[in-house]
Amino acid sequence: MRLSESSLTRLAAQVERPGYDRAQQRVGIVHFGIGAFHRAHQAWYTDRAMEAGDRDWAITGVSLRSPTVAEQLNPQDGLYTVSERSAGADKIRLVGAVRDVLIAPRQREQVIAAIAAPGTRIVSFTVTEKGYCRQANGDLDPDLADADSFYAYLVPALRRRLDAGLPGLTLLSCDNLAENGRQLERLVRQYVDRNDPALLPWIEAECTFPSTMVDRIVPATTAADLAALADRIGLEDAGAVMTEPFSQWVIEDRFAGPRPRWEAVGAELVGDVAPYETAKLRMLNGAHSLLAYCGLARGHEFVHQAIADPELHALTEQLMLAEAAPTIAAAEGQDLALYARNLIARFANPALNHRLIQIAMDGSQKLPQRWLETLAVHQIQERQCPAILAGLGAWIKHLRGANGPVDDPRAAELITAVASADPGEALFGKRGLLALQWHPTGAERAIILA
Ligand code: CS2
Repeated sequence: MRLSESSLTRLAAQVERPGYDRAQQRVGIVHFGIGAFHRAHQAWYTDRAMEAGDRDWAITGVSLRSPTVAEQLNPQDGLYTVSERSAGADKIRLVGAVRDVLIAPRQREQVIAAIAAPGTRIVSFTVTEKGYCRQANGDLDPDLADADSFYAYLVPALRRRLDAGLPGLTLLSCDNLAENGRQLERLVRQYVDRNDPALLPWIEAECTFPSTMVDRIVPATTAADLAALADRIGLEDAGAVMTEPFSQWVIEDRFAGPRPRWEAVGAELVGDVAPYETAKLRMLNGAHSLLAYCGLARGHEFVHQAIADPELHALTEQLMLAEAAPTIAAAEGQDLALYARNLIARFANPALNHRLIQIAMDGSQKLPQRWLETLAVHQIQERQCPAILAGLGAWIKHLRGANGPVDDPRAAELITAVASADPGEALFGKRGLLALQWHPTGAERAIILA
């Protein structure tokens, strides 16, 4: 039997459940990109904030493309479980924060109406790096930012709020981009400038774009995970997510209006997110991409296998401690050596089965903030980064098809670039495919193309 409000009496007693009346909670958040990460992170924090006494922060999720999540969650009244996995016992929690899921291309009006509803105060995003529709220089790509992008729902809804005299919104990016709030703000403005310029002053006065650092490793759920879970909890949960016990959320405290008291359930509200975000992108995500491309090249399938490989373990420490950490201006009390040690322990979690190929996708969108910014800092000081160069070399092999078809929004251009006479120039040159301030020297090119 399927998990839902009406089948809850059959849910195994060991599952923790939301200690609040879901029916009393109105929607306060509209979230674009309701994938596994959001369900194990922001929705999980919001659920516990409502349990701690907050009201009216239920979430309407929006899928920009696929109907899958709507099909998973709507028949379950938005309910799903989060399993925290480690070598010890798993912990399972039922999350009640999601009210419903809309499929944007089929329910355009409902999406706009949800954002324009008076009770909505926050619109948040985990649309992945490519969902922001950026050109290589970071500006909005007007061809990509089409009727199916989040901009095409958000901006008409903001216009409706202005016309109705409603307050502005907090627009909260929860993606792995450097200065994600600043980037979102700039891109939304560029879209508005082209489509409804008279809205700009209202956005400036009424909306905010806090930056955030989000962190929780959430591998894609497999059919085997779902079958094992059903045996344990006594119900089928098509929307279940599997994650690690660790979770971190650092949020710039710059909200346009009310917000959940996420800090009551472990989030950190700070004045400046940058040191945390930079460390996370360059150390955690940078190491992840390194393990992905170099690990696949060495025949591994999962992150925990790659980090157990002594050669890759050493390369990962080199990247985190000798290459990334020296480029980060740490906040007071932020211990980057300890951070690196904890990351290695998280990567080694044998219960997660985090696939390297999942991390390897969308390299063109990920590598600028994960590796190229680090390289650029060292280049100014004429220092080498052997671990990142090894990673770039493995990425180029990946683009040449070493691990099967390339999953990247720019796959066609990347494949042409690596087949060209000068791949270094095509990828990283002044007019290269990637947004960067890093131009490899001859020696660096020789290493990555070796
Ligand atoms: C990973 C991230 O898939 C990837 O590229 O590096 O999803 C990573 O697991 C998360 O950012 C962890 O917070």
